[in-house]
Amino acid sequence: KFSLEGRTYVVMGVANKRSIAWGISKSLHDAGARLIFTYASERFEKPVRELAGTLERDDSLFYECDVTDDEAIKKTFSEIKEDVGVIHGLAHCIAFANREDLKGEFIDTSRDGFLLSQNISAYSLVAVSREAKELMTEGGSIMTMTYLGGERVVENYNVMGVSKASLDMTMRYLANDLGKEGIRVNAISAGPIRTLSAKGVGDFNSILKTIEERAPLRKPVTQEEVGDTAYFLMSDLSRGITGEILHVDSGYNILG
Ligand code: 0WD
Repeated sequence: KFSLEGRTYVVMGVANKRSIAWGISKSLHDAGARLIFTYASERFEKPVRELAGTLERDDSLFYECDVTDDEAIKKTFSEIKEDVGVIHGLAHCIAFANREDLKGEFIDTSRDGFLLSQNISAYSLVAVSREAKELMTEGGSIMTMTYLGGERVVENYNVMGVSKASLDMTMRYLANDLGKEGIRVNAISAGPIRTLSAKGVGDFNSILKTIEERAPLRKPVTQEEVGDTAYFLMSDLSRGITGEILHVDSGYNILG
């Protein structure tokens, strides 16, 4: 039930060593899994390969995959199919919004900014799940990363909050579609973690400070804590769970 040995997982969204996707990668690797990394453009190939080179085993594979491009997604997953055949899960750790849309008032969001964020942060889960499903012939587990700003209004999170609300429902509808294939779909709602993406959110420092002062556990969560929850979701220990949002946030979401 605990081991992921003999299993292969696709991890999308490693940008650097601070990425949540990297925390997830380490936990899955430590549990014995083989990893397949995808990155948005050629620019990220070298850093991702270098990071993966720090892992204990040298069994990872690498593919470029821009999730705004349906043909690119199809190509990536057909290459993965050729190279490994079957996959057992996928971690979707991808989001994007224009920096100017992550501060000030939500009402000023442009149509283009709104659609761009929905496209990369929410629709991409539909597009990659559709292709991944074809390789998940033994069933498996798909997970995505969400945030509290999709459940309630969080200052400055603005357009990304609306994208996370959309992502949350996307996850549930996919869970309903894919359950009959033995594929579970869940989300982790992480507390704030200092990453490249987090840098784009206005006044991120004060969000972190609030966690230290008010969250039940009185400390921000780490990539490793999110990674271990992802490991749980990918393992058979979570076999009864689908369509669920697990909050890994030091308990912050229970506060009024
Ligand atoms: O506090 C946080 N950091 C939280 C993050 C709290 C709760 C949730 N999350 C979510 C994010 O919204 C995101 O969905 O976790 C996920 C991972 O975010 P991260 O680890 O905070 O951010 P980061 O290390 O920047 O990775 C996000 C990556 C991009 O990095 P770059 O620097 O390239 O924008 O998403 C990927 C990319 O690697 N990405 C894409 N991948 C494929 N195609 C695309 C694209 N078009 N656009 C962005």
